[in-house]
Amino acid sequence: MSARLTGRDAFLALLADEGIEHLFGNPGTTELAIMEALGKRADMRFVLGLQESIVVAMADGYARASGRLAACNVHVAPGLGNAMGSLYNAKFCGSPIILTAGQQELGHGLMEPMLYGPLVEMARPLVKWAVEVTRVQDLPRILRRAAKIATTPPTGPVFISLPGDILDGEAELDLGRSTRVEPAVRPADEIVDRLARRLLAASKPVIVVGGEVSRHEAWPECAALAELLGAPVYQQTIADAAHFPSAHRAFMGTLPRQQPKVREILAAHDLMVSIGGDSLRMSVYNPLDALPPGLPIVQVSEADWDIGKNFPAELALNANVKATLEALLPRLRALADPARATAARQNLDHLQKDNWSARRERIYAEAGRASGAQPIDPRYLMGRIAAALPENAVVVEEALTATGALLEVLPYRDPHAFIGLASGGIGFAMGGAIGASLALPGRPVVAVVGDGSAMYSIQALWTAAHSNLPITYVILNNSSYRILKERMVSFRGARSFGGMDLREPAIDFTSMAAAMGVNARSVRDPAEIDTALKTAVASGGPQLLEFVVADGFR
Ligand SMILES: Cc1ncc(C[n+]2csc(CCOP(=O)(O)OP(=O)(O)O)c2C)c(N)n1
Ligand SMILES: [Mg+2]
Repeated sequence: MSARLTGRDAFLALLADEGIEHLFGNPGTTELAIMEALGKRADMRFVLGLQESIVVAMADGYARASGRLAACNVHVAPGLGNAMGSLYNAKFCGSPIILTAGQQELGHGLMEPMLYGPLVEMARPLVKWAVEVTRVQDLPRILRRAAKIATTPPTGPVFISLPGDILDGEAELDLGRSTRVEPAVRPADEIVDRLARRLLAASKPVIVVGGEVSRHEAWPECAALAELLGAPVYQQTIADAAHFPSAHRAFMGTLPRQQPKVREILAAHDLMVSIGGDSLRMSVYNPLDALPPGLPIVQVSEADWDIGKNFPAELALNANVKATLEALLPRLRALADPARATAARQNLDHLQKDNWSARRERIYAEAGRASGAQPIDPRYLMGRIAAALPENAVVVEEALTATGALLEVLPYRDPHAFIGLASGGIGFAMGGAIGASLALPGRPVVAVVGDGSAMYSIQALWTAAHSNLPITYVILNNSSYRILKERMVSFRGARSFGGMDLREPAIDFTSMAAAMGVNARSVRDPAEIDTALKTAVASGGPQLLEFVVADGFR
């Protein structure tokens, strides 16, 4: 069915039909057409971010928390430039996002006016598809294709440039219909059989789980696999989500990102079973590989690019993790003999001495010794956060030097309860928490953010206040880029800390929060931690808690 429509109305109608309820954005003159058309739509909420990096971070947080398509709009070349760091993060996490930008009118761009730039070329390295609309008639096909590409595994952001004359042009348009590619692809029976036999041929397999396990809610299937094999389960090196129920006795925690340490852990095994992620993604260079020489890998992932990318996989399945495990588990049960089942049970019993839960108890005991320290010991604080939050809280993490301590104590209770800094590009969490909160209404969001990281996008506080969202921002104020100091010492053996202190003047987080309408409190006394956290979360609105924590060097 076709109708005469303007480009701007068609654009929003298409987004709405693709399931978009929030348009994250920061408008300029080239986007006035969209803003005018938005005024007529009760079904779409515009969420204003005060800088484009925050706009895209909000969309990223929304996509990661919901698993659904998100949409955001930025302002021409400088706006897209501001958004690039956040777009990098979104790409890293495979967030299904349609990013659009207004563009100077076709032809007008040729005259090189202010704000003009090659938007498609700018976006291209960070998206699955980048395109400029050059005819109003093409809008439906482009928008439908963009939504399909963004949501088809491996998912990821796409970019559309929207020239002003396209938005204001009119045409007889058929908006068409949405396509979603069914992700539940499973291997053929004979491949499932080969996989089952290969797994049972290993006597000491180790399972490493990644993002696809939480995205496709495959916790029960992964847990059943661990039980059948009697295998320990590690979360992949990039803890970007809650990949496995941490209370399960097979759960050993997150793999470290130091190659020699990973190698040591894996060396105790005769098969690595990589489920749903790039299991051994590293951060800084080391001459040693993370994989012990000769350790065979079987890998199941929907991300074809990541399979066998750095280390060859003996058996590689480009398939959906949940559908594959659903087919695999009965086959494994049929093939496993009683002796194997007994050995699996014994292995699991054995793991309990040193699994995540056992270590957590030891860490609580150790960290408790620092309960009186001022400035507050960050490890102690992470323990209190894990203990004080309500069970349905969603934690958004950008805690840097406190991340390890948080992961050691924060229980993963459901696959959507944790959103971690993934790519290393800081500045995500302040805006990401807003997107997560909008995606998961009714759940309190707690963003645990380093002081340095918070300052990349502090004006997200205004959006949280404007939308009155139940977000508690926990700022870990150590007045420094502690991680860089630590690395200066450990990597370079130097104590050259210029450019790493956030002092003189000290950053006043509570005043900044108050200036943007967010209630705030500074906590120096560790005895006040629990009450401060509980009161803030219970308020049901935006709150900022600044904890003055040790920087380790003063
Ligand atoms: C976009 C971006 N810019 C700069 C960096 C380099 N960097 C990594 S960590 C960091 C400081 C983090 O400080 P803070 O959030 O206070 O955490 P802390 O190290 O104190 O725990 C910086 C500047 C980065 N990773 N990403
Ligand atoms: Mg800091």
